[in-house]
Amino acid sequence: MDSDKANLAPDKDSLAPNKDNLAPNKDNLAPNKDSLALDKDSLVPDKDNFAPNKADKANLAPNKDNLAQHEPFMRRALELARKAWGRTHPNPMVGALIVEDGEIVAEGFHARDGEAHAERVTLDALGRKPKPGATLYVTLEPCSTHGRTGACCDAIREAGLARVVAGATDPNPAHAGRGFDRLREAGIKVITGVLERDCAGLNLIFNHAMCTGGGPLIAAKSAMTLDGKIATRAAESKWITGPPARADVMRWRRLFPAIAIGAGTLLADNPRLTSRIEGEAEWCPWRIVFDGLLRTVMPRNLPSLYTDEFRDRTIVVTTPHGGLGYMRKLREMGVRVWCMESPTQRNSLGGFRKKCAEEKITGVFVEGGAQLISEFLQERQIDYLFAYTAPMLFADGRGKSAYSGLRTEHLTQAVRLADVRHESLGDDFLVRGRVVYPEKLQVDETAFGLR
Ligand code: AOF
Ligand code: ZN
Repeated sequence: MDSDKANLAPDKDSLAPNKDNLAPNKDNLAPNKDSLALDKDSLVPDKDNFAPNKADKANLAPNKDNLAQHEPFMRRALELARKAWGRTHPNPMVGALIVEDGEIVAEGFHARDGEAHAERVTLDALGRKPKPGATLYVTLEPCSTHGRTGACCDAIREAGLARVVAGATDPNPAHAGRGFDRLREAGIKVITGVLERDCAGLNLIFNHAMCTGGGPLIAAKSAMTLDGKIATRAAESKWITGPPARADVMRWRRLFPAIAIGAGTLLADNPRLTSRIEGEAEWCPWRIVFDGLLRTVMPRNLPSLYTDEFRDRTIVVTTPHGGLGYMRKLREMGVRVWCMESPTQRNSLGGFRKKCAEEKITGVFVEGGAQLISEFLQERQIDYLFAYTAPMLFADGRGKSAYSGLRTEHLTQAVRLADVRHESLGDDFLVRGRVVYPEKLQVDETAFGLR
């Protein structure tokens, strides 16, 4: 492999792009060099494996082993897809490759929204007709209609490919399953569901948009102790998690189009909110500050987000209580201001979600503080959670909790995670997943004052 940064990217089950990730979990079969060293014999698409043979018990069902033989190729396709980590929004990351006689003969990935799809890039890379019996591996179902680019199903049919092995079904209602149908109708053999969980999990943000009619995926990230604390009673928080966990956060920052923080965190930490990955240029996502009263604009020494070279990538979300003078001051500095109606000095988070959809911001990574995350949680506005945990205890009720603001009397009222992934990062641990709210989420009205 070349020196492409994407090689630092996630390994297999962990879609967290972390090369150090060796989560001790049964799904974690990192695509290390050994697993990528393709064993020709075991990988030759053997048609007998797909033609159930009564004499052979193992072949009676299209069983796990048959799918498993495709996994090394699909793992490589995933690796290719991740070369565009954070660069394809609002489109998904997709990787593809063509195999002839057990050998990879062409590779490709979808590099950017509006550009050629992975399948076409791969066919172009081959530069000739595939041999009879060639197989296309692709992480996502090929598209079936002509969008801004031609339908991949047509390109596959025209190329005369005999077989397509796919990972995930495209959740885009325009395609969802139709791509597979179209290919089968054209007489192409289609095998689906290879490394499906990884292939689907790769596109958290795209999937969410497709399932919600275009809304942003709002994710919260916390780094805490085993007892759920993010700072000591004296407000010390640097650092609770170690370097591998912090490097992992940088990679997620590179994925999300926007990062959000509250006014308190901006004033306390004066962060830069860029993604800094070794060997890569610093990347600046949209940097969103929630500040209903514009108190971050009051100090003489303004926060870096308003003055640094990326200040035109900063958006301050505020209310009419923020004061026109401060809004003007921000705009004059080149900072964007979203002033949204709110009956209180708190921002309307539902309104924020709508505004993100209008502005085509497909994902927001909320990094804190605890109050902002808790307010999002109270309003059921967190879709996805990243909980980094360090093996450390404060055991101090006056330490700062990562989450608060709910009245949880019964276990049925707990906020839960689904599609959970566990990843170990040095001594720390990441648990992440989709947030599932209880039917009745009770807010503790006494938790915070107005902001
Ligand atoms: C594929 N391969 O590499 C990608 C796919 O506007 P367009 O033409 O780029 O189409 C975007 C849609 O195509 C997107 O919403 C998703 O459903 C699919 N993306 N499909 O076969 C690819 N990026
Ligand atoms: Zn396509």
